[in-house]
Amino acid sequence: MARTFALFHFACIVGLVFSNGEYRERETVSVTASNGMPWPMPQQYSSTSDTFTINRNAFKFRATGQSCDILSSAFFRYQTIIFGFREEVLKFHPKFKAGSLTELDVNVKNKCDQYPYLGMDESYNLTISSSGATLNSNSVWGALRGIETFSQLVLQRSKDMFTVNGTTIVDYPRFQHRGLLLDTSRHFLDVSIIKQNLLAMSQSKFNVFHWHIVDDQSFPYTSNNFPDMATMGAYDSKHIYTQDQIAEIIEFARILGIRVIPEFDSPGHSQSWGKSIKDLLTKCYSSGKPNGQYGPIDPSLETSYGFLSKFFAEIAKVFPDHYVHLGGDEVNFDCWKSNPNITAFMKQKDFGTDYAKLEEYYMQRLLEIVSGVKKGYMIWQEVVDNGAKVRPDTVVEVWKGGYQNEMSKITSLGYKTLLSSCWYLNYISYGSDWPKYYNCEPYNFNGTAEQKKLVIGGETCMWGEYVDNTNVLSRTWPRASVVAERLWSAQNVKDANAAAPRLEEHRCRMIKRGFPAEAVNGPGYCFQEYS
Ligand code: CP6
Repeated sequence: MARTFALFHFACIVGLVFSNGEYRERETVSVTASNGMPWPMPQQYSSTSDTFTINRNAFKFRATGQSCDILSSAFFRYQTIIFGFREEVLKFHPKFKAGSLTELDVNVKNKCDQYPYLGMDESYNLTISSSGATLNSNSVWGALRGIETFSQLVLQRSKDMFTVNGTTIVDYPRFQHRGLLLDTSRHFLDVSIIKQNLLAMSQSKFNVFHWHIVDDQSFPYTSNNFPDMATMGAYDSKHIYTQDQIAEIIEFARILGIRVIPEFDSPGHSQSWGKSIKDLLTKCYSSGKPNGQYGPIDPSLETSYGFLSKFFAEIAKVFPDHYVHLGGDEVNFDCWKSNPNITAFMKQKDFGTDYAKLEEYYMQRLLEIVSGVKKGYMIWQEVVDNGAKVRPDTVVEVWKGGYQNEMSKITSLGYKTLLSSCWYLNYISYGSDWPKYYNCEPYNFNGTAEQKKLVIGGETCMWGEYVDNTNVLSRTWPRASVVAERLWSAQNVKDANAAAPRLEEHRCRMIKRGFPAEAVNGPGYCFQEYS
């Protein structure tokens, strides 16, 4: 036994590890990484065999059009992402070869927007040839996406020398809304983990962070108007986000071109709200008396709407994006049914015994409140399933099984629609599950061209019951990247076998950038492993 062990190590030392550190395959790996291929795949991509050298001590980004803090921080960030911490520029001496490429000219046509928004222009053109490297875009958002692509084309060859091939790219997203949901109620996530996640998102060109910030289990949002909601509703006083931390996350996302859409889910999923807000939740009854349990928000009381008005007036100020997610999913009617005051209210409103009508009544009132503070809203599919009429700019998120019929239905009603049903990353199983996510096509439903146009994108969801700081990054990445490609790239980029080597490279690139992105293709290795 000891002898076999020693021999094995000896083999490693003499035979299998090369002097440049490369490790030779000892058995067939299932997928070999590609080399300098981008993820997600650009709309039009061609490369030549011309190779240009870049000396990291001589390379710089140059703004030749509009510029602003978003662009200059991208220059700074990508200098490190591509080249590592380069030696001081002053150390560069003419005796070192500069390389054949010394700058990327970034030409942004329009003045920078302050915040990213639904429908922002993310298109860009990137050309690398013997006459130089140029990135053209209308907006700063396109420049961010293009610089990310550029960073993926550059490969390190020695300490200071890098190469990039001649390349022509014309690129733009297929869908406007490309989101990732994280849930910070079931388990709290540190600000630093959320920021790392945002960086990982930008590496796959995601543009929406759907922040499912509160739910039944905990209320980590520290409200200015209702500070007790966090002191009484959070797990404890450390598991909260202060206003400063929320502002920090929104700013971090803005610089990366990522919208932050908070979700305050009601009237269900709101047990934690009731810890501090008196009479907000419905009292459940057994044998004619309150039994100490609480249900969804009590839609029969005016005080509920008074609270919601104040609360959402604050949310509208704290979160700059036009959209707020109002939830509306999984409302359990049992508690409402048990409560005599609600029964009386149902009678007064002529709702009969149709509790979906009561839910609709609540949602209508809430939607008016949120319209009143000049916000648009997103909702889960049940709100429309239960017959609520919502404003025409509402975004409806489809999450349940049988999404094809639902997408047909929601788009036939004329609403903007998002798909998430087939992209629930919280489900895990042994083996390579990503092709299943990759193969899910948002247009795969019966509908007219008009209906298809209403599909504005999708979201992949990492619900928090079984993830916290320890595993959220590795469980999300690179599995979420698969959805990012479905939502960015052309519809005909759909062959999972062809995608596998690029995904393998993308994962290794994430590891190189410091993310604990998990193995998704069976046996294999990364030139630079996570450590
Ligand atoms: N919480 C809230 C959840 C879920 C939803 N809403 C959920 C349901 C089923 C699965 C995963 C998550 N945990 N508020 C549904 C949108 Cl499999």
